[in-house]
Amino acid sequence: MALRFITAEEAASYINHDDNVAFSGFTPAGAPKAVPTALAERAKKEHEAGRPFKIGMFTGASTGDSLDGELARANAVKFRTPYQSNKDMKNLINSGQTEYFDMHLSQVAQELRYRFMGDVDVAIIEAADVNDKGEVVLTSSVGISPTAARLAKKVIIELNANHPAAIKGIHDIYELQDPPIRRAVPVYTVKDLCGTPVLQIDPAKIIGVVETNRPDEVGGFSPVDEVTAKIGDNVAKFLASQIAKGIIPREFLPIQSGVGNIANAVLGSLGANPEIPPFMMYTEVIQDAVIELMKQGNLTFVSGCSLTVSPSVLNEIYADLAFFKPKMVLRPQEISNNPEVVRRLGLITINTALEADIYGNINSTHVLGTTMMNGIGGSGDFTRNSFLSIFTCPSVAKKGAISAIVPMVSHFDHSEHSVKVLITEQGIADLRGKSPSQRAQTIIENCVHPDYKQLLWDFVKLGNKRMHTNLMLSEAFKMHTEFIASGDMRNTKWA
Ligand code: 0RQ
Repeated sequence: MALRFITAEEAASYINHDDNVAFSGFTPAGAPKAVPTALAERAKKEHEAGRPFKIGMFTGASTGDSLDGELARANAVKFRTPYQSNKDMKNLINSGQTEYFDMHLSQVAQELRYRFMGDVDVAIIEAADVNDKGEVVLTSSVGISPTAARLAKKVIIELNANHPAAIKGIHDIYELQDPPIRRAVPVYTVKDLCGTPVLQIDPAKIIGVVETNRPDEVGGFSPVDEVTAKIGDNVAKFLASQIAKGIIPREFLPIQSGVGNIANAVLGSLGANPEIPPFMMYTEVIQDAVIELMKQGNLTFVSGCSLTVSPSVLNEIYADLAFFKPKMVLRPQEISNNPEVVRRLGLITINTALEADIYGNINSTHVLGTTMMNGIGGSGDFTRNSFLSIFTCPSVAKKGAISAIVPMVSHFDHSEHSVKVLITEQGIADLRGKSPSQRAQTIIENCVHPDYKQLLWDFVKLGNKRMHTNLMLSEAFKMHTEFIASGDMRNTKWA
C-alpha cells in the first residue's frame, strides 16, 4: 500500500474531540512536533467557534514545547499521563484544568494493553524512515511507541529529516506479552538485544505521513555549582568505598541515573573518580553527561529509552554513528525500566528527591504535598528493584527557607523500605540495616543543613521513646505549615 503524504493540518483534521491520542517520544527526544502544533491550532479554532475540543494524552514521558506546551496553551487536554515537565502543562494541571494521573513509566504500555485507561484512537509517531510495508525506523527515543502504534485505530507518521535514516540499528523494539502468557524478558546483560531494529506497523492503519525537519526541543542544563558538585563527589566517594569493602564487585555494576542538574553533576563526578572503573549504564534518559563519559572512555555501553541530549550533542552522535552506535541501544520504556531486568542486572540507581524525611521516605513529585512538579517518572521502577538505591538532593531549597529534610514527607513516592542511601551536599546517610530511630540519627547527623539540625533533633525528642517510629503526628507537618504561614521553615516552634 503506497504511503500518503499529507500536511500537518490535514493530519490534525483526523483527530476528533474526546479522542485519546498516544504520542511517540520520551522527554522531548523523538516527540512529534508538527502535528501537535497543528492540532493545537485546530483546538483554538474549535473553541472560538464555541465547540468543545479536548483530547486525552498518552505519552512516554515529558515531551517538547510544540507538543505539551502548544496543547496546554490551547487548553486542549482532557487528561494526561504520565511524567510531564512543561511550564504551561504544569499550570494547566495545577490549576485543575486538566486531569493528570502520574504513573510508573514501566507500566504505561502494559496498562494501555490491559485497557485500564480506555482506547487509543490515534497514535502520532515520529520516524527517521518509513516504507510502504509499514516498517518504521524510530528517532531519538522509543517510549511507548510499539504499544501505541499496535493498539491505535489510526496512525500518523511524522517523518523528520532532522534524524538520519542511518540511525537504524540503534533501537531494539520488543513488546511484552500479557499475563498469563508473559515470559521472562531475555535481557541478561546490559548489551543483550531481544527485539527488532524497526517498528512494524500495520500499513493499513497509517492514514498519512507528515514530512518535517525540526530538531528535538531538549533544553540545556544549569552549570554544575558548588552544591551539585559536592553531591556528585559524595556519591562517587560512597560508591568507591563500597568497592573497597567488596560490597560492590570490582568490575562494578550498571548505573541508572535520574534526570536533571544533580544527575548531570553526579555522572561527571563518577567519571572523574579514579577509584570507579569504566562502567555501563542501564538507564532511561541518556543525557549530555553520558555522552561525555563515553567519549572519555569512562562509559563502555549505555542502554536507555531516549537520547535526551542537546542539539549539538545529537548532531555529534549523528555525525559519528560508527563510534556511537555500537555503544548504545534505545529500548521501549517497559524494557529500559523493567523491574525484572533491573533486579536481575543489579543496578545502582541514583535519583533526585524534592524532599526526604528523617526516616528515609522520599517525595519526588509534590511541592508542599500539593503542587505537581514533574511526576514519578522511572524513579520508582528503578529504586524498588535496585541492587543499591541512592537518593540525592540539596539539603535546603529556596535560599534556605525550606529544609529538604523534614519530619515526614508531605507526599510519598518511595518508602523507607526501598531507599538505601540518602546523600546531600552535607554528607552521606547509609540507611541499610537501620531501624527508624537509627535512620533518623544518621540522616540528621550527616545530611541535614546546619540551620535545621537542632530543630530536627528537638523534633525526635518530642515523641514517645517506646514507639517504633518516634513520630509525633500532630507536629509532623509543622515545618510545612510554618513555611506556608511565614515563608521560612526556620521559624518552626514545636509544641
Ligand atoms: O525550584 O527552580 O523554582 O527554585 O524544586 O529544581 O532545577 O528542577 O531540580 O533538575 O534537580 O530536578 C526531583 C524535580 C529535581 C527531578 C526533581 C524546588 C527548587 C526548584 C527543583 P526553583 P530543578 P532538578 C528518571 C528519574 C522525579 C522523576 C525521576 C524529578 C525545584 O529529579 O522530577 O526521578 N524527579 N525520574 O527550589 C519545595 C522542597 C523543594 C523544592 C526543591 N523540598 N520543597 N520546593 N524545590 N526542593 C527520569 C524520568 O523519569 C524521565
